[in-house]
Amino acid sequence: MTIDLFEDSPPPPWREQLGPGAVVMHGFVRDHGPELLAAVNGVIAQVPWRHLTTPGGFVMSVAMSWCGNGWTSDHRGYRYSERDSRSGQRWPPIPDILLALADEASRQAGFAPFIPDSCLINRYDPGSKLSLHQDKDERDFDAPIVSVSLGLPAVFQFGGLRRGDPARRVPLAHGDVVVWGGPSRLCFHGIMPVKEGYHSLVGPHRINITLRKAL
Ligand code: MD3
Ligand code: FE
Repeated sequence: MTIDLFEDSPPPPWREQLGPGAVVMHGFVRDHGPELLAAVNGVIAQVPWRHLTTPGGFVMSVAMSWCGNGWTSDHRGYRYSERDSRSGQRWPPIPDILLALADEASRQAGFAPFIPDSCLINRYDPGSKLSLHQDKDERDFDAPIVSVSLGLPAVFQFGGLRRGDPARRVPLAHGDVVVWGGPSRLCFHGIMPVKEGYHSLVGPHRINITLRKAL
């Protein structure tokens, strides 16, 4: 007999339904860290990490970059746009590996084929967090959002359609992919402060990639 140290959960990849339309695919891309990181680094070279200011005037602890349609700020605030309003240049294209991942994850989670037009990349250093919010700046809420976690683990908060609804805490690890669609698309969600640590591939960070249909 062998002692199974991990008998609480099956070997990855395994799927966990969090609610209607929300599927965690544990370990879905855990063997693709190096290629995914290379894709992220290619984007970062063109759109360096930046800390945005929230509409309420707070500098975010999460650093961001993007490709495809990205964030642009002007006197009206932030919105999705295909170009950098400062330079007039298009944001870089979404790397093929991320387009392929988004489509594969969407289909395997039971959604339609998915061609995202926007990819936001978040970097969490230890202590960084993302307060409870809804993603409602996208034009089409029928499309799902596919999210990929790399590097340090984090605790995801998954609430309901109202800010005060109780939130479930879901651990997310390197290689996990989550697909959010249908009724869960507008649920409140956030990330608890990331704990100090070091990931052999990613270093002292958590990186989250979200693939979206924004425009
Ligand atoms: C649930 N990012 O960029 S990804 C965001 O880990 C964001 O960096 C988090 O929330 C992160 O807006 C969470 C998972 C996620 C993304 C979008 C969602 C969960 C979602 C939209 C609706 C419901
Ligand atoms: Fe969000």
